[in-house]
Amino acid sequence: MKKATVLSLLVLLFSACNYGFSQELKLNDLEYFETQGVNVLVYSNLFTGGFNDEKTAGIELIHHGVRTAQGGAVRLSSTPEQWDLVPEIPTRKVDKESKSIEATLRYGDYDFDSRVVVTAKGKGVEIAIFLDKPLPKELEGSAGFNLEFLPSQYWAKTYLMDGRINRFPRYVVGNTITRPNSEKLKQFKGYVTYDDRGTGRFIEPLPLETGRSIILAPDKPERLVKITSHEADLMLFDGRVLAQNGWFVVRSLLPAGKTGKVLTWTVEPNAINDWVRDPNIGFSQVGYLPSQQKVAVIELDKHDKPLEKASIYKIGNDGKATEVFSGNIATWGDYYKYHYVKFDFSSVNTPGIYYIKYGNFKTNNFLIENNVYDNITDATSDIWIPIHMNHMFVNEAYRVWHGEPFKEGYLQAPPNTDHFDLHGQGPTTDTKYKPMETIPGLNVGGFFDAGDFDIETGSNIGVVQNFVKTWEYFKPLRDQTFVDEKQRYVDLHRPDGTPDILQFIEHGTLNLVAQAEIIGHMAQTLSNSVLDNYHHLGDAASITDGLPYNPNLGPYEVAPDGQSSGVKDDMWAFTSRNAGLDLRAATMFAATSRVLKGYNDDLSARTLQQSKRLLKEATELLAEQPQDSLGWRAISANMTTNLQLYISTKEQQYKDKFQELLWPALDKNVSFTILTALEAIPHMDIAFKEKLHPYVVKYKEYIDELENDNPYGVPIGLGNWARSGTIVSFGTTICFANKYFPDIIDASHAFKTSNWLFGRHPYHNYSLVAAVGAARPKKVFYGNNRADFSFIPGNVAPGILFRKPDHFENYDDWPFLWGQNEGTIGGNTNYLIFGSAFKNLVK
Ligand SMILES: [Ca+2]
Ligand SMILES: [Ca+2]
Ligand SMILES: [Ca+2]
Repeated sequence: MKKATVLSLLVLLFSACNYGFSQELKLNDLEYFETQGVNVLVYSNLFTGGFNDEKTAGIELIHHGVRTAQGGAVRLSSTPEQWDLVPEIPTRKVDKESKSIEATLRYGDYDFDSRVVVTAKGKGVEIAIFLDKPLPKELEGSAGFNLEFLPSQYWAKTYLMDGRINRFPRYVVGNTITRPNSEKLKQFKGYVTYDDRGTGRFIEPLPLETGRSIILAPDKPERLVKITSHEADLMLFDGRVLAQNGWFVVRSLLPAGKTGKVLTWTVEPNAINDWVRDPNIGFSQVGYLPSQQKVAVIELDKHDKPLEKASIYKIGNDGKATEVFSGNIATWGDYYKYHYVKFDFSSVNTPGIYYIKYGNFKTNNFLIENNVYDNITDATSDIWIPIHMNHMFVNEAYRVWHGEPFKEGYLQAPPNTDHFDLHGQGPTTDTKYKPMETIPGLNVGGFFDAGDFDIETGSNIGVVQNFVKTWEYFKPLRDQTFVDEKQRYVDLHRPDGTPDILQFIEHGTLNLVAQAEIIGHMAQTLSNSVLDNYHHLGDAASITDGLPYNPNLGPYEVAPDGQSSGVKDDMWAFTSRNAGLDLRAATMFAATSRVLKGYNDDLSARTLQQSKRLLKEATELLAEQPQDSLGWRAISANMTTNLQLYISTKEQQYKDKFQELLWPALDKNVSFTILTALEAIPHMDIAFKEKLHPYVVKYKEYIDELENDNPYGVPIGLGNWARSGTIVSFGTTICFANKYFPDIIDASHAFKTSNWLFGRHPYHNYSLVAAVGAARPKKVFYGNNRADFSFIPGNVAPGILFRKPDHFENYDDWPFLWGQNEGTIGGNTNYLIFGSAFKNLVK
């Protein structure tokens, strides 16, 4: 009896210890601090994005499955914006012994280095900042340690600063002051994010609270974090004062004149005992054809025990649900952080309304019916694309999406100009226009690039080609949109007797042909000249004042005749000549000339003329350039261009050149090249198709390998921009391959793309196409209405973004990460092709 009591006491004691240990953060093999429910990442992701601060780097917290904090670093402002300076991180050392990660943070502009050391300590981590030299004078009062918290996960929750109770605001309403611009630290490359309206002053947010200890979200254990600072005040800021994509920032200033350990924080994220993430049951929100294969992929926490069975319930007309199928769960295996199992319910093939039940988890309902895919492209073609028509007024019922933008036209960009959207003007203008002179006539046609409002010429060329392809392969006669180029007016849901796709081709061509005729060659881009109107959110017509810039007027002055202004808001044309781009434009013009004949004969004739001229000039220019300097992108563009030229001209030289480039490219990378080869089939002879056969066999091997690579069987990208685009192309390729080689490529593989887009993917199971997927499309996207936490119907999100070393993510309450949520005109018109090809295949 006594013995037993001692034993049970021992067991109790042992499990108590165990319990204590399980709460402690461990430094794991993937080099981050971990306990069940808490991951603290220390510079697993660096500030290396193409667009400076992408809010995906620094010290990060993944709290019960959600990345709720990031940006942990020495920063130079209290609420860093996208274009504020970010530190380089030249060294990062992981010390298993002392359970610590140390990194050097460097600001080259100020020759300022600091060391950040993060050490596991009990239930949290200690973050210590070391300076080997005192803070540079100019950074005193500016350099501090920041950690940023995701507003959408914290707003409306409570916080305590030194015991004082408060609530995180749903919308930013805070106090600010202004300071002279001379005190503002340099932003990225010297750009300025704000328009000071001539005041010479910048805005500085004041802290919401200050103290030594903050508890965030005591009302929500999943989000509860305690931060204690030992030497300096903690300040809480709301970054949304300066930028809608700002986060809540906890910050301490670094002291002036000190070296050694200058700041210490203890950060303790609460871990819920034995927390296990809910299963993510991935399925097609759009639904299924009765005849198709139906396999749900269930993403499970590694601490979760897979169940043996799942079932399907059918919802009757009386509202009652009945189990109609129960099937076994099959293991797929581990993929990064989670464990994956599959549930095959293909045998359920009666049309109806269903849901999946896995243990206690029920999904939302979905349809099985022959018509489920009929409308998958309508939102994109009827809503998203027309809303992105530039230089037009776009109306929908009672709502105006935007007025007519850029009425003042475009100015010639001055030479040697670097640009924040990854463009530039070379050493000369390459045109007859003087720097800052208006280039008349460019403000016509064209499509906004994405969530921003520039015309990317290369992308617009691709977009027009996508429309031409859609028209020539699928002939969609759909007419739901009124487009009047004379009125510069678009009205959604108002048929006007002309297929919309022809009007899209015409609209894209109008801008591109204007570039060719007026500039003489293609511009790189028509884009914003100042950063403070590049990040514009809202009506595109209000980006500029509609009046041409007049250097004789003072800043913000309007001429007495009301015809010009002194506001430097005009867009610029970046006009450095690129022969490769001209060649691409020449092929696109040849194609549009073909399509527009009989619809707009004048435009058809103009495009043909520009096609011939640019082809001749670009060929001559390219002949002067060294060929071996061409990268694979250029070779691939060149291959497509020669094919398009052959289709348009039927000249043997282009066919030869196309094949000369094609076969080695196929040898090198079959999955990347084969779609172009498949598209060529109708225009080539039988021998071409035969020669392609072994490559299609190789492509089939690639498809099979993907089944082993990940549980979804699609090409998942791990870069800084998620890869729905690649998965869309993968689906299009399968549709084309199945059309020409049905004995090798089975049509069923195309459903992997539709499944992924419509909900069968990691992180959550929402459709990545806005408003498509009747039951549960994503709620927020990165479009020009992102500040409203909304979406533009038909947008395709890049989707599931990989964060190193093992986390997939797609926020559905925070639209502002472009790598997850921004649709582009290029990507969305590619989706139009996939959707059209897929609907054909389904038929
Ligand atoms: Ca852009
Ligand atoms: Ca129409
Ligand atoms: Ca203007």
